[in-house]
Amino acid sequence: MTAAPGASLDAPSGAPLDAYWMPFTANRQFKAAPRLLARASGMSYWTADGRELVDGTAGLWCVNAGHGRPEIVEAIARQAAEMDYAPPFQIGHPKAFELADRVAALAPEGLNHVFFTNSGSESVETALKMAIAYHRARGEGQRVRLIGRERGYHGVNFGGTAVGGMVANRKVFGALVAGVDHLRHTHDLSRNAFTRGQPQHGAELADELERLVALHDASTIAAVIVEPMAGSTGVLLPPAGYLQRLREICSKHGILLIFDEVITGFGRLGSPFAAQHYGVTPDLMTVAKGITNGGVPMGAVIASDAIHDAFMNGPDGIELFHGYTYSAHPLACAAGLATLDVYAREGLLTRAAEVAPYWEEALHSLKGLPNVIDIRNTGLVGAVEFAPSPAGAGKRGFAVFQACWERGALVRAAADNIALSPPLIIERQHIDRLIGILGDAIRAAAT
Ligand code: PXG
Repeated sequence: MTAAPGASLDAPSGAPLDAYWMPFTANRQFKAAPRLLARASGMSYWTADGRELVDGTAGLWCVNAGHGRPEIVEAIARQAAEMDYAPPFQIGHPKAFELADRVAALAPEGLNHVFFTNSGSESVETALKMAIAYHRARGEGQRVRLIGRERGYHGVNFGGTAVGGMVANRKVFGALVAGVDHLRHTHDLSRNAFTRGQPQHGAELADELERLVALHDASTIAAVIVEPMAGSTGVLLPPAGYLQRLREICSKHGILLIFDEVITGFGRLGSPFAAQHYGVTPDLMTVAKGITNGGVPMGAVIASDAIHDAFMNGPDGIELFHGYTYSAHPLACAAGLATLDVYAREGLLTRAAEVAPYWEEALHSLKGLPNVIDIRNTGLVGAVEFAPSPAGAGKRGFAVFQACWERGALVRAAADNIALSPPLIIERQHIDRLIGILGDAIRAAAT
């Protein structure tokens, strides 16, 4: 593959690898055979030794407009020179208000208030704390329980880990947060394998919430948090009718519904947010990633008028004792505004819906390859699931990820699933290349 024009692709500098303790990484295995990225542009990464990789993951579900967009790069550079930092408590700067207004305008009707954070994890903590404080502000301070879902991922801080449903992320970290319970996950290969788009079976799993209400009593439950489409545990789509049912049960019992849209937000499914895609409006939405196209860390919680107003009707003074040094960081706000401009100019927040039929065909052409037990897709998201190898769960997924890396594609392994979430600028030729490499890698990794 060719190098990008003007690329300077030095071999790894020889810096020792030991000091950097890498996140969610098999450090010893990695450091024995490092995979290093050096630059990125459009739909591609280049490795430190100059190989081009087609980006099948938009970085990590975040670079929705593709890499190195000059408008975004320039906005960040300009802002860094003009005002590098501004304290966010009791002081504001214009771009923070402008970005909040623009984000609220994209959100579903009734969700009009934006609280900035610096990551998806912080957005989740913020939303959970808001939910509990909201009930207290209304005189229902006994509503403190939080309900998550098995196989959910809500970041890595204590609240998000507690409501999350990934065993490896939870089991070594003690008791986490008290008063948390979980719905069952919705992944059901026996009924839904190889479904294109939303699975037909499983809406009744939302009734699990009624079981938890019967157990704990609604008056103790503050909120339910779910990813409208679960990403990190391998792309689990909501069964038809499931989210609607969850919404009904929450409303009936006065429980807040939080959608964690950290990966579904900003066009991934073909609408600005999954809430619009599925026609279900939550009370709080957590976002991050695509809000700045991944270029500067940023997250946000988008709150309903009712939640916001409950705080604003309280006593004078600081309404919510919560915030971060880097909330509404000027560089992130500048990146966010430029990103939303690119999304609007190029129609990227709905483009996934146009590309989806070609994407779906390409993905499902992998059916029948060795060990493939399911293929799932929606918008510009895809997953291929493998039967676990007798050598251990997750081995096949990782082997296919590695084989893709060697052949020129960046994909994401989640246990024995390969997840795909390319930049929303993807063209047919990139889809053909990505799926072609994935197919070769599945064959090559078959044992
Ligand atoms: N919620 C959801 C739904 C996410 O997907 C977070 C919260 C946390 O965001 P931060 O910015 O704190 O990382 C995420 C993050 C994967 C993968 O393999 C996905 C994420 C993180 C790491 C890996 O799909 N999403």
